[in-house]
Amino acid sequence: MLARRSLLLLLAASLALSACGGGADGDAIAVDDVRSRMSPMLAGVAAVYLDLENTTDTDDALVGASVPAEVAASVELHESYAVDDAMDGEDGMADETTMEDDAMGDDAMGDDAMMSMREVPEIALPAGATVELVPGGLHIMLIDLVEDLSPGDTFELTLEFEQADSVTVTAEVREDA
Ligand SMILES: [Cu+2]
Repeated sequence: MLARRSLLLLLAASLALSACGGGADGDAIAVDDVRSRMSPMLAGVAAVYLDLENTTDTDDALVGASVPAEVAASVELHESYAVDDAMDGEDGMADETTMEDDAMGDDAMGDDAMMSMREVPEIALPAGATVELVPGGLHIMLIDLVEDLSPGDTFELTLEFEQADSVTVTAEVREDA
């Protein structure tokens, strides 16, 4: 802990003299609008969406997340992407989780024929930027839910960052997130 804090201070000092104070570790990453919903397509899986604002002058990253064991067995950082012609030339990605809109019924959308998602090692949080985890984009995935989530339920979500201290926030389950 001490070594890490010293390193942070060194980094901050070397960045710029104009970097003003910014000592409050607890608020380094502001977390807002934390909400969750069950996956409409995959059983036993839920996504969490939220806003992350890096209020510091130092680039950071979300590197992990966790929930109590009573909620889900594991948590992953995910990105969504459309499966389209661009995939043709690429090998080795074919067996990622793939969800066809057809599974939702014939009249469900139709623009994006297929969406898929995959785990990412981290989600970059550039200095001063707000990164939104939203449906169809970056998200946090709860895998192997112990029980289905119902709208109105809440659970604790702990976020781990490369630089900032971990924070625990409350996620609220919604019908639509
Ligand atoms: Cu996912």
